[in-house]
Amino acid sequence: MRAGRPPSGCHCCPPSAGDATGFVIPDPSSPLRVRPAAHSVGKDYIAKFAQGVGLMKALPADDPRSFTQQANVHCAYCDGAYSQVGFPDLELQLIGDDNFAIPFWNWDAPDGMRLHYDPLRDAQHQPPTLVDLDFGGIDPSSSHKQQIDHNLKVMYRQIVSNAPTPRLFFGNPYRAGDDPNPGGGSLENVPHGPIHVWTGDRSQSDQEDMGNLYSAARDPLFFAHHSNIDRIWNVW
Ligand SMILES: [Cu+2]
Repeated sequence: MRAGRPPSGCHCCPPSAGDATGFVIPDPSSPLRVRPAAHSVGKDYIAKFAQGVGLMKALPADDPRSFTQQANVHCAYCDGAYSQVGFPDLELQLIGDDNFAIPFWNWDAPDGMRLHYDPLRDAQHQPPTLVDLDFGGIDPSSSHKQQIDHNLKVMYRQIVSNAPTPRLFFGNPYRAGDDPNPGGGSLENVPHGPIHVWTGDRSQSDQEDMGNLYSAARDPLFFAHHSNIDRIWNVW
């Protein structure tokens, strides 16, 4: 994924805080939201997700619950940090369903290795093309079976072989006052980064949306991608 400053004209700082609302820890008796795998849910669930994203996009851009502000969290804070705050599950309460959670993109399982069609992504990576978990900019000419086999080997290499210790898996500590970019972990390097680039659009000047830090979270798939990263951290 491309790092660096957003293009000029892109302003992603949060609106100035007037009366900031403090975070309230949810009532422990409230329903536990469980993320489903995106490829396992039906059309109704995807439609509900689209409805929630639509409601967020319809809010004024300076509303902290709006899709613009949620996407800007990544643009403003995540260059050189690994702090993926801002998953908009709470904002999706706009749809009034206490049990809904954003699905995760299960790209490490064969059935989850393809996208839903979206014209704003790379034309050569639309379904039925399978994701290439260590994509380096050149599309492999593999059969589906070969690609699945390759992807599963990448997962084993990055989660097991290259990650025998927490530091190798999660990356180096990053504390207040440290120089930026202390070094990421095995999963963050691959497949996290290559999937961003694979999902972005080569025909855009800066590989928007998913292929660039400033714009990645403008694609709703960003949240499903990072939900799977979080899940695999937990599995590890
Ligand atoms: Cu990311």
